[in-house]
Amino acid sequence: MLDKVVIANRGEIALRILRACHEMGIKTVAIYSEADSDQKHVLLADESVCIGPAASSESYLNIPAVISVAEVTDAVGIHPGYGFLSENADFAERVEQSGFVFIGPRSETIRLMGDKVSAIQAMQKAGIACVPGSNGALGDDTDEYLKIAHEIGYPVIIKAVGGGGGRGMRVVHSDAALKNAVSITRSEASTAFGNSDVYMEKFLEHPRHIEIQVLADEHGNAIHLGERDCSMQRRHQKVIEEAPAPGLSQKIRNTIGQRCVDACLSIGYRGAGTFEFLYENGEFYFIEMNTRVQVEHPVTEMITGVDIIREQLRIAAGEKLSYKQEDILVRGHAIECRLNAEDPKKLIPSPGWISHYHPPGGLGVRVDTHIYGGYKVPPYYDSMIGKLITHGDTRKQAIARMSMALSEIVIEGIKTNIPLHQMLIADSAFQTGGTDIHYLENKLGLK
Ligand code: MV4
Repeated sequence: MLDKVVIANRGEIALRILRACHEMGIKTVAIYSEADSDQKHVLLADESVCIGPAASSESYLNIPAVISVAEVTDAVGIHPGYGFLSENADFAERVEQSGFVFIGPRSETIRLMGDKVSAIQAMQKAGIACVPGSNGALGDDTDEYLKIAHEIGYPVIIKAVGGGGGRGMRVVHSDAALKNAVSITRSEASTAFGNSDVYMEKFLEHPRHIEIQVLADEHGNAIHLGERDCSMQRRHQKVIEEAPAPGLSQKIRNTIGQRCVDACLSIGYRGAGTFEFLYENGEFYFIEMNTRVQVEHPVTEMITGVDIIREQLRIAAGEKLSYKQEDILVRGHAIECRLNAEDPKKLIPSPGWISHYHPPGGLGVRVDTHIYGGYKVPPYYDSMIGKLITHGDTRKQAIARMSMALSEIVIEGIKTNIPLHQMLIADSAFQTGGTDIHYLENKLGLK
């Protein structure tokens, strides 16, 4: 097993990784910025190294600084968590070249999936259904892409090849708007991602966002852990996630899951990964693959009992998966509410000092957070301060437990989105289940 791991992240995921390491007897090295010296995982790690100023670009995104921490502390592996450097192929490559274990896929795989067109092409080759579209980057000939739009039919969506996660996209409803939309998306993509390539897909109007969790080792084994429904989002930020997806049968789960397993084997995938799909009228359409652990991994852990971070560490150490597909059983239902330090009315970040914190508890309640009474939420990073996860035998029970947990939890001193969660958990369409990706924004009157 790995002897010592650098945790190249902050917040709740850094603490989550630290716990998995310590449980497995792996020593930990925390890296932190000048604004983060009071982080819980920094105090709990075997060693902690300050790597730079508060700005992420000078600390958590500083590749040479992160790699030198591994060097000076004699670490074996680097766990990137999510966000920051987790899907940076250049970082993964430099970690590999420096002789350390990148706890994630090979850098070539990250590069393949980072280019959204090469990702789609790899998936099509592996037999995964994608959204009808241009099957590659658009050329410069306007007539050519007008023709593609006519073939697939309006509305279409123009997406940046280097984008993903909702950045660099534009919906088009007519020939008249197409040329301009392509040109604007191109120039925005060029500025944002250093790549002006764009592609076209049929725009699906009322899909759900359903994703499949996979694990693959270096010995030719791959399994899926079922799906998560992440449709409850606003401005491309997920708010509530759940597993399994309401209304999805075991038969459909196994079919789409097995296709993702086959795709993993086809591209030689290694580690934990997520296939993102749009789900509309009973069909799955692949849109992107995430080559990292995700924020919402706990809902999958709660229904399968699999410790996803532990499996990542085992895979990185060259071990075989602990499970075969037939060992994976879905038990009950889990829901996750992302807790943000934000003003629930103005929907803007609300950092600051947490004067009082009382966590909820009881059977089927899990809290993944780095906050504590007296902790100061710095203004420099993402506003997520933790995740509240409940599990129950049924979706109804998971909802009832979430409702109780939300009323029990106390976070004082800062504003949080707890009232938003209480409103949503009590919402009748949420309680029925199966709402689409636009539901929350429509409800909040943002659209
Ligand atoms: C789409 C789509 C509709 N049709 N593609 C947004 C995030 C990025 N991962 C892909 N996204 C979308 N792609 C086609 N062909 C609608 C979205 C979309 C979305 C997808 C998932 C979760 C939330 C979303 C919010 C708005 C738009």
